[in-house]
Amino acid sequence: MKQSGKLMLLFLIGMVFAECKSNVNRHEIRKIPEGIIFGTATAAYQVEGARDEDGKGESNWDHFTHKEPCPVKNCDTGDIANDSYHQYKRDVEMMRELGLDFYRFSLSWSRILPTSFTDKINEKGVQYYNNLINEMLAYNIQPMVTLFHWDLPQKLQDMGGWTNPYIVDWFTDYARVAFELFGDRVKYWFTINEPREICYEGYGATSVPPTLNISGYADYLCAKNILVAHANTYHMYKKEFQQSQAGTIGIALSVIWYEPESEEYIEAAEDARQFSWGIYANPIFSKTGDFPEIVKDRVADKSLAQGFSRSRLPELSPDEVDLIKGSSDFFGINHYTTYIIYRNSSSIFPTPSFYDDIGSVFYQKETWEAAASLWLKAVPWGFYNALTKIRTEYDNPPVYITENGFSTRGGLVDDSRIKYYRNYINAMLDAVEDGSDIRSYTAWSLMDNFEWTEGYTECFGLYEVNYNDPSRTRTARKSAYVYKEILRARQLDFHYEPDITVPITIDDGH
Ligand code: GBH
Repeated sequence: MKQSGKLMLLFLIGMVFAECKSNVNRHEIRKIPEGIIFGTATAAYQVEGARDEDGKGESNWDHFTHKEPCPVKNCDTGDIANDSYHQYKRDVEMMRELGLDFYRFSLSWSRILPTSFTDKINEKGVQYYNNLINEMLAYNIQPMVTLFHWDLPQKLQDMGGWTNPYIVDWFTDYARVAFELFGDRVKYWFTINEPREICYEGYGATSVPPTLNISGYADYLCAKNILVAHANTYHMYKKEFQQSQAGTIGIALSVIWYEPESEEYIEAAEDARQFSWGIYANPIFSKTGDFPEIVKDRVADKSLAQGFSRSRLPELSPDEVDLIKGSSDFFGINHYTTYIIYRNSSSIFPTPSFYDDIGSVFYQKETWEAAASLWLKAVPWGFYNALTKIRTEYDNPPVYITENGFSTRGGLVDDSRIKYYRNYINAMLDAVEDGSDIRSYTAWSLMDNFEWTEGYTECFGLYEVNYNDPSRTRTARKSAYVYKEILRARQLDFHYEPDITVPITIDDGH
């Protein structure tokens, strides 16, 4: 990097480090500019249920949740989940109550292709998605569809899942079927949700299947194959479907904000960002493409010192770099929280491992408002900093906020969630004022759902779901009323207090 570039970078990081305060004080009403659309999100395994129904194949989550001893809190599974497979009309009714512009959901690969491959298409599974999409469109709610939100056909998992390079073909074939089936009506596509969580948590650690725990190796193989599968699918859509279907397609990355503990750790924080999401964003969104230099150098150096014959980070060939570079129409951001980071040379992590490669330690402040999820604290300025970083580092790409949300332990009066949403949307509007090209905002989630290994113990919903009731009744929380009012008025009013004794209803035009 040239000296002037370095200075600029330090300057920008310095600005970011100043824990930016919002431009607007909380007693004002803040208008939301035209052109940002609002929705909510869910994912197939977290809401659908109907695990064995109508010819669905087994997914890695079906498999994992039925292991013994059970790996999920309270031995919960997604066998029934929110029963959305049967309750999709109620789901769409809630979208209408909220006045959503769009709803982001994911397809279950094994429900559409029970053998994992394209030799057999499960018509009944397809019918479910057709019903859902058509019901939404009847009320002018746009479907945003994620092809892969973590539920991999178990057979493909058995064959190595995302560490097997053949997954590029498997995924592209599956995606083509989805475009053929639904692309006449679906205009927003996401290939893969949160590569970092899939690769690190599943292949590097033990938080989600396949719980491989081969950190610093399998997670990097997974990262490469995800990037190539994503890019291959992107180009396939452009070549075979763009002209007739005219949709937009991209990826949704988990963007965690890392803030240096002090000026001494500016570089450490930048390293953490590059390892955590730059590893996916740089190959797709930077001008040069490829994994970030720091990631390539660090892993190569450490691998050598550790006695490996080659870097544990696989190379991207020049053709792969070209394939991946620019392979997203927008930057999809799932953002939840922030960590403080400092460098620690005496490694506390196993060697080799992803976190040993990062070489830093991170934590969250006790003073930050805590959610029910241990990893989640409310830090709105971290969202602003992340959006600023994406604008400046990747030449202001169109941004879709694909997830943002806060968990509680349940209850209809959820003031902590309301505060979170207001402050985070406010931070987003600060970034918009600075020039960020933000096109959509998505609340996670429409309703409580199966929160992976936490089962049903952490509630992210605008609607509460009663899991003791076989019909999984959904009830609007206070936050649903507030979100609805933000969307209706297209403004943030920090003082708006809904009357939640009055049932939430569908307004005209929805
Ligand atoms: C998203 O992941 C997912 O896309 C969505 O499916 C999920 O329901 C939602 O957020 C809420 O979690 O317990 O410290 O080992 C967000 C990323 C994934 C980050 C789980 C924290 C747990 C790490 N989160 N991860 S830890």
